[in-house]
Amino acid sequence: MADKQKILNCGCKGIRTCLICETSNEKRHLLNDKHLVHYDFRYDPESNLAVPCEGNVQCSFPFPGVFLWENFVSESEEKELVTKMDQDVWRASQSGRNKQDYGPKVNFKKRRMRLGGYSGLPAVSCKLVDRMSTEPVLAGFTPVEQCNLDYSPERGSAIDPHFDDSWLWGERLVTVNLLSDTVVTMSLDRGWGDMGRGEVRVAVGLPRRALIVLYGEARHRWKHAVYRNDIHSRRVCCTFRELSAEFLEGGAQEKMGSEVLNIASSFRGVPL
Ligand SMILES: O=C(O)CCC(=O)C(=O)O
Repeated sequence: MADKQKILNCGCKGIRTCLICETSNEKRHLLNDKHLVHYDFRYDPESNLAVPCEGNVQCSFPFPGVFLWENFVSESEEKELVTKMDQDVWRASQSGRNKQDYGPKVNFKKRRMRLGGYSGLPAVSCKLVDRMSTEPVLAGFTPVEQCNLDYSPERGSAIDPHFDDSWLWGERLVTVNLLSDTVVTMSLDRGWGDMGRGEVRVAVGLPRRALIVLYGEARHRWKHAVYRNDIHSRRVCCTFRELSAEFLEGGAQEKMGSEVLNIASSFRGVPL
């Protein structure tokens, strides 16, 4: 009975787990030490190099495709953003995260998108999106989806290594990090050259109130993750996604894309 009640508050499906469902017999066999990561390298934002961590004899190497913008939001904006989010419902999602989504309904496997109840991005994001586009890396960035995630150490929240879809979503993935510092772990399943034996991990430190952009190799070649042991207190983030070329002018799905863009830019969205 106690197990059942706990699982009711958990959004994990399949192989995903969190501290809530890991107490149940059903999920116990899925426990592993994936959250006890060790980093081979850390990203240095000054040089854009991946630099070896202590005890690692490998050389530094260029790590393109990461852009960090420290203090992207002020302390008062952070407060305003999180207060507004907390006035809406947070829905239980996978791996102990809670979620609020402002975006069209998508079936990635079948490559289908429909508007559903999509009403655009929230009003509070309008000034953030304007600010983003003043940065050359984000020139012309017009997001159509905003996904807010809420992580907590009590739920063991995390996100496993993954690539974001490239059929619908465009080149730049933009995340604004709120309430606490964390680490985005970039990983290559099988290394290369001298590192050919196993997974290579690069820790990208993400300060509270900073924005991170992943593009190029960091978007398409390296998976990204946030591990449980890098969540030290409540962390909220907002990820903004733009459309791929297929949904923009001249693309096969231009018409659908332009409907979505129109709705997004109203900034009257409510979470779905
Ligand atoms: O929590 C984060 O910073 C990353 C979120 C993410 O990777 C995703 O929503 O796909």
